[in-house]
Amino acid sequence: MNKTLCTIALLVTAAATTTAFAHAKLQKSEPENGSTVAVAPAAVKLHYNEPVEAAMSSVKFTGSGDVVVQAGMPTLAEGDDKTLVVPVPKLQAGDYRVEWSTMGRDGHHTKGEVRFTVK
Ligand SMILES: [Cu+2]
Repeated sequence: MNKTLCTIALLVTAAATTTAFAHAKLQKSEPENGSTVAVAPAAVKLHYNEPVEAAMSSVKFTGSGDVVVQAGMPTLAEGDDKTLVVPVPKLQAGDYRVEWSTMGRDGHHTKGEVRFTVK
């Protein structure tokens, strides 16, 4: 690699790193990640640091033994475009995992997961 190309590569890397801070990041969830709840939630709420696009968001919801639990489509919370609400069916006691994928206003996709236990 010659010196010019190397400089460009460094600049691109620096730009990508800076942009990463603008991505929609999960700040909080209900139930909280790693928590045990006594009452099964009717919906899982995902709070992000920036507005997200519900239409470009999806969730894979699984229970004990990685069995897929049918959840509703993620929608934006009323009056809050930073929060996704995912309706879930009546949950039995057990461990659950929410694998979310969303898109922020900057067009970047991010994903992550939240695990919780219903007592
Ligand atoms: Cu971004």
